[in-house]
Amino acid sequence: MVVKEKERLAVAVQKSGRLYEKSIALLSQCGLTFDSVKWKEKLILRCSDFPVDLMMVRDDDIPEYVASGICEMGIVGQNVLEERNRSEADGGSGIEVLRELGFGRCRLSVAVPASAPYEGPRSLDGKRIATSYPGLLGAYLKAQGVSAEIVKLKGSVEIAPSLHIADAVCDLVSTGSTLHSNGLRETQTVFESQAVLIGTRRALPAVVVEARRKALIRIDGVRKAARSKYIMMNAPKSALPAIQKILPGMEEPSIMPLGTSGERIAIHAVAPENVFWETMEKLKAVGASSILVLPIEKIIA
Ligand code: PRT
Ligand code: ZN
Repeated sequence: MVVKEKERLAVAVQKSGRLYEKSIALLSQCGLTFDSVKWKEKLILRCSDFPVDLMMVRDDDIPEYVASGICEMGIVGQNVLEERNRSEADGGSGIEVLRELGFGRCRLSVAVPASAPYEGPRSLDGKRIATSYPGLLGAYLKAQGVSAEIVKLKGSVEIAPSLHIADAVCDLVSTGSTLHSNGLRETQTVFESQAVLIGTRRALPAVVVEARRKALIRIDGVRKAARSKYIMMNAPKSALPAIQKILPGMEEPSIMPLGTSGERIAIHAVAPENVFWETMEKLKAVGASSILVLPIEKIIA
């Protein structure tokens, strides 16, 4: 039997949940379009205009899909990735973190009942800590020289102290309101997390390598554009050095004369960071006027 070589890039994405919308939004901004009819019910989505298939799965399975080479890339929380790498024999050697994506930010934290005393990690000595992240918590406790019992729970970790099955919890936190409404106090961050793009370390056919290279260029373009702004202003020519000092990251501005006297110019440039009101006020103070700051959709340098 001749096995046909893979020609398409398979990307594992969370099927539903906290990372789903932003993962899909990122891939859509990269120009991937797919049949949206009933697509939430499907496991695999085929992109019509790029050699990419999306594999819609539970986030916990994404590192495995990538490590085994079923998918060449995936989008997953660092917390899930690092926990998996601590419990699997391969230690994550088959997975490469290609990009940090800046969304899905959260932290894995220890929390204790609001009234319980806490004077640093040693206060956890001899205590029972409920968590869905035994690997990350275990590594943290070891590094701190703390000996505590880890109670493994799959979900609803925050109710463990009120059920008296643990003295403390170690769970993901973003706003902190879940801990607060369960009478818990966050005491220690164990791990900071965000969504990451991961890739398999397995050898790939040339056509898939090329699709992956193109996908990465597009993802970088979208991410860079999200950080950047297009700025336009008019100013006296003499103010240009002061303006460049205020916007040092401004990349090769276009400078055009205004009118015929040559004294006033229009400046158009890409600013690599957000341009804040304070920056615009400074520009105005050195003589700039009609200052416009516009979002950028895509960039290829
Ligand atoms: O079904 P599937 O297995 O795919 O999804 P899931 O239910 O396991 O995961 P999901 O969708 O809840 O989260 C996916 C990923 O989002 C996580 O692995 C994190 O990387 C990231 N993320 C970001 C979060 C949070 N923020 C978060 N706040 N994941 C979970 N939470 C939970 C937390 O567990 C706690 O219950 O939200 C609650 C706390 O939130 P706050 O705002 O009250 O502090
Ligand atoms: Zn999950």
